[in-house]
Amino acid sequence: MHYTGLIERYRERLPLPADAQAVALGEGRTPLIELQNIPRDIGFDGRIYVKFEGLNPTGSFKDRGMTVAVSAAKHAGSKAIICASTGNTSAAAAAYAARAGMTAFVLIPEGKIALGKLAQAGISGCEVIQIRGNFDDGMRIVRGLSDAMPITVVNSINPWRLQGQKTAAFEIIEELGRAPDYHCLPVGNAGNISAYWMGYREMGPKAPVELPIAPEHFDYARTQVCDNRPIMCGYQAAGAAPFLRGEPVLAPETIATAIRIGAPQSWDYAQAAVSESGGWFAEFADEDILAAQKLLASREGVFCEPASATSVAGALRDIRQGHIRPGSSVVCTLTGHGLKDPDVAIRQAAADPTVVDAEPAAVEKALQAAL
Ligand code: AN7
Repeated sequence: MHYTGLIERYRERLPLPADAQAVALGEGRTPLIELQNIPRDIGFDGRIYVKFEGLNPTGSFKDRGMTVAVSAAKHAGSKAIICASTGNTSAAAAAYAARAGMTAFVLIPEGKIALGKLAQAGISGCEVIQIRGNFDDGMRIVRGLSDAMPITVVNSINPWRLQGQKTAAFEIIEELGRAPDYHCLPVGNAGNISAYWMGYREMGPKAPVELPIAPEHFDYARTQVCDNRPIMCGYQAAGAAPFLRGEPVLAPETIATAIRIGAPQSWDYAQAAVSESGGWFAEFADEDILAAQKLLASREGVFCEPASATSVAGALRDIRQGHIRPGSSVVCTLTGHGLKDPDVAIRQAAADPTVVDAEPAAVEKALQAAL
């Protein structure tokens, strides 16, 4: 059957009006790749999978939320959407607005978004507004403006976003036949960890304790399809780690610009996901994040953007330190594609390229030098 996207696939688990048309680009159904070399290298006898969300249509997990948020906005008669973004949300908003024939306004921090994301927003013809400030400043402005103007906010404070993003947990359960023992995610604005937990709750056994917050959209469907739920691990960049500080970070800084966020909007949901699942937050230096990005590319052939590699940096350290038990199954979400941020990747590349004359002998000499 022709796959059109996650709305048609999971419509009965999404509280969209029945007559809402899907604004879709074939998002979802991303591969769950089992790592083969790294677990052997580190002597881990369990299983580590990466959910490669970089293979969504705009190259990040944001497409899952955006297809639902834009479909709902269009159905409600909205003509324009707006978001603040560290880059990926703006790329997704731009694409889905184009698809829907709507106008998109995106606020991004000047000079602090990766090149690929800037290109994506630019080519779509959406209205790009660069602000002299960070994501948190943009978020504050968007919240204020949307009260005063007829524009739909498509940041994850829009509950349709988390509804769409929860479907990644559904796909993982379908592939594994159960939830993993641990689920590791990078945490920025904290929407994704909240969405995964919502998805796992909906598919898994009834929660032993109730969430401290219960918005109407949090627990839509509760048809149990598996009998376990994962422990949720939220990993942050050390320079942008409000969950580790216990309060917002005023001037967040990290090379992983996607998660350069100091005041996460889904604070309570994310806290609930971690505490209810028996999980934890941890933080990682930029060097650890970049090392994990390179390890994945060089040992497994999987190229994700820096922020995404935070999940693997965390999982590997917590395996080594014994927080993640031997023999367990671990899923790390790789939230965005490596090509989003070519500048950081090129700076990390092994060496300058070898340049030789276009002669067999010259190339042969170069090969022999490397053998
Ligand atoms: C690759 O695009 O917030 O914790 O404005 O792009 O759900 O925020 C991006 C977030 C992780 C963090 N990995 O997810 C934005 C934006 C990548 C990301 C995150 C983002 P949340």
